[in-house]
Amino acid sequence: MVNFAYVIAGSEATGGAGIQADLRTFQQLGAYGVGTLTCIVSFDPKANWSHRFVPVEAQVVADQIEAATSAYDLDTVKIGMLGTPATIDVVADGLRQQQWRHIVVDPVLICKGQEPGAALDTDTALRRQILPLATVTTPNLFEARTLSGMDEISTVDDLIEAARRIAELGPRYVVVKGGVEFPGDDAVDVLFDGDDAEVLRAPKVGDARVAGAGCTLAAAITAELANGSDVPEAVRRAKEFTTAGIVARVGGNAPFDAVWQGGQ
Ligand code: PXL
Repeated sequence: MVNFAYVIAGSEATGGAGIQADLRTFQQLGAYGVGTLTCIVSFDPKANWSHRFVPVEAQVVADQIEAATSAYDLDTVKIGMLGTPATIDVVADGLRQQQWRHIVVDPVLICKGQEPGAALDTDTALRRQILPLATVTTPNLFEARTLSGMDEISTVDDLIEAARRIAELGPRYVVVKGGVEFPGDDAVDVLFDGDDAEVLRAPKVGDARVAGAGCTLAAAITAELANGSDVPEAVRRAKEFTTAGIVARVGGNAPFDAVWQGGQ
C-alpha cells in the first residue's frame, strides 16, 4: 500500500528549499509525493543571491488543488510558502473543501523579494486563515517571535512560552525551532501539545544556516504522519532525519549549503 503525502508550496530554483526539498523528503521516507506549486523563487546570483519572487496565478493554484484532491483521497498535507493574500485565499478555500487528518503548516513569513507592505498583508492572512487550520505548525525563531509577539526568545522557557502563545492562534501542536541562532551548543526544539512541552535536542552541526532545514523538518513530519506515526513520534523522527540531512549537506557555488535528504 502506498501512503500519500501532499504539499502546497513554492519552488526555490536552486532546489535547496521549497517543494523540491519537500518531495525529496517524502520520497526518502517512503511516501508518494503530490505537489501543488504556489510561487517561484529564483535567487539572483548577480545581486548577492537576493530573492526574486513570482506568484503562480491564484486560479492556477486552485486548479492544481482540484486536480490533486480529485485524483487521490489525500488526508495529510504540508503547507509551505504561499506568498500572497490571493494565494492564501484559494489555499484556505481548498483546504476547507474536505476533512484532513493532518495539516502541517510551515509558517514561512518572510520573502525578501516582496514589498514590505505586501509581506505584512501576507503574514496577517496566514495568521488569520491558515494557522487556525493547522494540526501542527513549525515556526523558526524569527517566525515564533513574530507570531507570539515576544521580543526575545533565548531560553527553553521562552521557546515554550512562544509555543503556548502560538497554540492560542489555533494550531493543535506547535514545534518552535531554536536553530543555529538559539544560544548554546544544541539545536533545541520544543513540541507543545496544548498542555505539555517536550524538549528535543541535538548537538548543533556548525553555526551556519543550512538551506532547506525548515522545509525538510516539516515535510518529514508530514511524511511520518502519512505513514501512520502520531505527532510526537513524527516530530522526533523528523528531527533525526533533518539532523542527518544537515550533517550530509551539499555545497555548490551559492554562499549557503543545502540539506541532503539522503543523509539518513
Ligand atoms: O526556507 C523557506 C523557503 C520556503 N519556500 C521557498 C523558499 C524558501 C526560502 O528561500 O524559496 C519557495
